[in-house]
Amino acid sequence: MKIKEIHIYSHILPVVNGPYTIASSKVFSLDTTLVKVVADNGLVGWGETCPVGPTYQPHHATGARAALEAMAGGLIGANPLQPVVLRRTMDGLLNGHQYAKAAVDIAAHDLMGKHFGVRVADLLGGAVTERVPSYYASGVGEPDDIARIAAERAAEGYPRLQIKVGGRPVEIDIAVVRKVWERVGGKMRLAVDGNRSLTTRDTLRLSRECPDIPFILEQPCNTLEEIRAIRGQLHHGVYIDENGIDLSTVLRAVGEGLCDGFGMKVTRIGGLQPMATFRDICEARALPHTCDDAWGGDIIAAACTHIGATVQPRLNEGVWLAQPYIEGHYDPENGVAIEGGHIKLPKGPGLGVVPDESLFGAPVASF
Ligand code: 0XW
Ligand code: MG
Repeated sequence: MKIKEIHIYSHILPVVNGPYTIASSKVFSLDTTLVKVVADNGLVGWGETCPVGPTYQPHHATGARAALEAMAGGLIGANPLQPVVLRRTMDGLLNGHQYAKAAVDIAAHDLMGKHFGVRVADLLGGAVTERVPSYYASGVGEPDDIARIAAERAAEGYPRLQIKVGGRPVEIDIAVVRKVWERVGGKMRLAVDGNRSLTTRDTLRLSRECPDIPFILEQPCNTLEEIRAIRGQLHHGVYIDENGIDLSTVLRAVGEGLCDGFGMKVTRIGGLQPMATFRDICEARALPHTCDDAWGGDIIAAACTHIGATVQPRLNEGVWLAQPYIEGHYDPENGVAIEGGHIKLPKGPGLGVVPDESLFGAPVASF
């Protein structure tokens, strides 16, 4: 099979009941990039990449499209059934920019699944569940509001809550964590995500003032060096999210014992093929992790759910989707959604999501 055409689209996803607030920014609307890869036998695969604004990671929407445009011409004629060779071809065309390459990798997996008549989860090693656990990310908010959200999500069946903190006095964050614990106690596993914003001083305070509350600290500080400096003094496990920029850094963090798990984004690591390697590295050291992305519609949601379905259950910290913040679906019949805190694995073949491409308008570039 050969890639015959590549089409790149931009699509705006307004945030329902926005803004969505994290330490670094408030986002009201996200600009997602979709990639349609057409094979010479007429099969079509879809990919997507959607940074949650320009300050969360060194990724931005127009950067994704510029990178895809820089590579697309050189990918015509490549074999989408060989994801490792495809990755090397992309690396030969453009250094870095994994978050853009991920969209092509996801589209290739969709094509591969359609070609072989199997689900992407089965290409990635095999689904161990048809009902993939999700988790809810609260947004940065006031103690009573976040505690109410926590109680509602626990009642819905979410097994895990990620409390967003940072960008304000740490006393408020400590009060939020306490209030949530009082309200939902052991009903949900808890993560406290600083999204790189906390000083080492405030991270130590948060941990020291809540030694009785069993949460993990997700990406509290900006750098691995800061995390390393305080790790031995913390009462809580540490997960790395934004700093896990590639497999080499993941290997370093695992090898040097810098963390107890990861929040991982399919696009940040470069797509489903490197994500499967990441999953296996984590399994080799019994490190729990998520399978997320920063934002995106049904295509990214399906990609995250397929890899999430392959994770050993004891290590599965869930698949986060932007779906609760998005109106409607690309695929009106098989849209990926969270119900009762879990996600039904799409049936496939491929991603199992067929977008209504009239939603995306004309491509911004075609090759
Ligand atoms: C909760 N997420 C997976 C979605 C937002 O984009 C931020 C992210 C995180 O954990 O940092
Ligand atoms: Mg995070």
